[in-house]
Amino acid sequence: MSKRNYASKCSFIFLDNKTLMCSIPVLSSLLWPMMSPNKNSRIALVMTFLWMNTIASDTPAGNLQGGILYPRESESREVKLLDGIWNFRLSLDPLMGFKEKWFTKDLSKTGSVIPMPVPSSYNDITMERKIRDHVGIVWYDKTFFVPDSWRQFGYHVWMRFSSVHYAAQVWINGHLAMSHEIGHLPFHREITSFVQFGKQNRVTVAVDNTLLQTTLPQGLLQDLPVEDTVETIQTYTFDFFNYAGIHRSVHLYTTPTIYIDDVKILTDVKTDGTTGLIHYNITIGGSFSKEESVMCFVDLLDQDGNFIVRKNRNSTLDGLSGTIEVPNAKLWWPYLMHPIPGYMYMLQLQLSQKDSGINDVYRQPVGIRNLKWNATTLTINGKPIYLRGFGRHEDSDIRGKGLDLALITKDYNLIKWIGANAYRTSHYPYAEEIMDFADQQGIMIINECPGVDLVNYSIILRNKHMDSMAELIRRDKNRPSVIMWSIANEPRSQLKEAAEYFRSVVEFVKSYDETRPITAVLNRAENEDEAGQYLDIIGFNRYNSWYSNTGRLEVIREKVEDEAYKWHTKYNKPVFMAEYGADTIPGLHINPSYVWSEEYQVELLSEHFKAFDALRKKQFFIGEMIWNFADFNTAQTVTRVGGNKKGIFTRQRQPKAAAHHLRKRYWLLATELEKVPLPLDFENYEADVSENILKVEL
Ligand code: GCB
Repeated sequence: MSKRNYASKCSFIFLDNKTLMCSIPVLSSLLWPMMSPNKNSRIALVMTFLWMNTIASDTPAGNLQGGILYPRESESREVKLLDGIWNFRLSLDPLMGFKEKWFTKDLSKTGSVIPMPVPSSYNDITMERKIRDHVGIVWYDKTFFVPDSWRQFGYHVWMRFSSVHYAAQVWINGHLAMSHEIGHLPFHREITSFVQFGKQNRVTVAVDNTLLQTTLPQGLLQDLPVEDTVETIQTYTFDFFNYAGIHRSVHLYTTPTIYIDDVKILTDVKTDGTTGLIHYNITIGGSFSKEESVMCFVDLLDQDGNFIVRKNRNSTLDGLSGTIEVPNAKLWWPYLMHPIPGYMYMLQLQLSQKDSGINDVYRQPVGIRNLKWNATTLTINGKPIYLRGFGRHEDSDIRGKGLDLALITKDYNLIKWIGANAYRTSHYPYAEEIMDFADQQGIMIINECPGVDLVNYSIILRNKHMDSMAELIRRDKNRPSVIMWSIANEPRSQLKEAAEYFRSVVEFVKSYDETRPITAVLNRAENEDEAGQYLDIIGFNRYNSWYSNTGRLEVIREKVEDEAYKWHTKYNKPVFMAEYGADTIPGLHINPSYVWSEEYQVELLSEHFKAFDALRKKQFFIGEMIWNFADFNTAQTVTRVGGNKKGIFTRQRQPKAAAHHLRKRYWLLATELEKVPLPLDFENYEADVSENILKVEL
């Protein structure tokens, strides 16, 4: 992944103009005396934190050294979850924690702390507006034990954060261990030299939620004069609440000193349609002198744990990469495209070094499928895909964007109940646990980075955008559910700088993964768009009869058909509608239908369905995704009543009338396209008039 160095160099140049390299504590102590408590100082300080964070230890190139495999227990690896209640404190003065070195002692000794759950956003946990709306830095800490047996076994000890939004710095027992920018993506570090074995240890995390024009997503800080002082306000144009905190699990885990650092898997299906191919490439981490003495064994197991292929046992020289042929492979199919969707094999990787007796075992799930696309069609295992799905959010009451296993399990049950086969991770990467479900249940994912509402194109922004894609691909490259990379949502793609910007981001993404098509979800008029020419597949968003022609449902059909056709004609690429919808207050009924009512949402959907059906006949139209799966929280604005209400489910995951309506369409489509039977509860009993009317065959 050498391209990262190029990108990170650009970051250095543009961040500081001097390619200044300096550790965070040093830099903060240099800057601190220069900061005066004037009107702009808070902004300057917060920006400084982000700036320091970016140029310090975890530059983009640093992040991408090595793999980011999900921590899994095995014969050779132990995993401890550090989830639970952590100590938490706001830093109203952004640099105070650095100046007073809060990371050198228990946070509770620096001032008063409150309990804060991890994983969770911190914003909605208390009744404090100053916590919910905080801009800048907060601190967390927690103590944990590292067993002495880990020292005796000679383990490497690692800590991994699956997502901290937006920027984070982590100290272990007062030592700066890692930093990371861009929420929604994991980062980890080997911390063996920082921990005390057989004793209590402390992890301290500083989290900064500040968004600037050079962060991804972008935001702006503004000064709000209040009495004799100035408050810093965070603004942003994207339409979801900027929840912050330690959003996903924190893992403490071990590897042997020589370990499987990464594995890249590409799968294919031979032209006979039944033989699966698994190409793998394993990377070893840790230090070892005699490469030849490291053996690498690769086994493939089916879902019942039976060995399918055991013969691939080779020495390092030819064992680190190779191809496994799977006769009569059980292919990975999307939900409702096959009686057994989401079939996952297990690739069992084993390293062993004879001299030291070290063994490492890592098990990587793998689904066998191929994707192909042309100007009109996207196929999986040779069959055309028609996407029936949603845009979604990671969002729920109280926990904000915090991972909640009960919630995500319910969400997948709803997705399957409704007969959907796909969704887009609008507008940022979702938790790995959410992606695991997609792999296992056959839900196709358009995997989006946090490039939402892009404007003010700059080299720093572009590099960060590339970082986010590189980190996302590093994390999700082996997932069969990921069928497209989405590099942006609603960028200002009419600006002339957009052309070069998107050309270079697409080229960059292709250099990491050529096996999946690249899309971006566009909303400028097709005749002014500069980005689509570089994409493989065009997604477009349009709120006909909502933001424009409000209340005029009769315009939808023609406008949607016309626009989809124009996108296809301009770029000669497959097209899907990535967003359409209407805000709806659950329980509001108005007949004849009227905006915000359940009736209006249902009718707006129906008009779109007519357009989609006409478009489906034209071949190039490959899918429909409603906005949104569920209601979600947004920034406070007069256009949102308690958040965005375009969900077909409420924020508590209860169906609006539109959910039942959409369910009928998605199942009928599945019946037409995949010949699946309708669910037994598809229709409620109404009357037994079967003798009097002709039965309609579904
Ligand atoms: C859009 C955005 C999405 C918004 C939606 C809306 O086009 O992509 O983030 O939430 O419109 O409801 O306005």
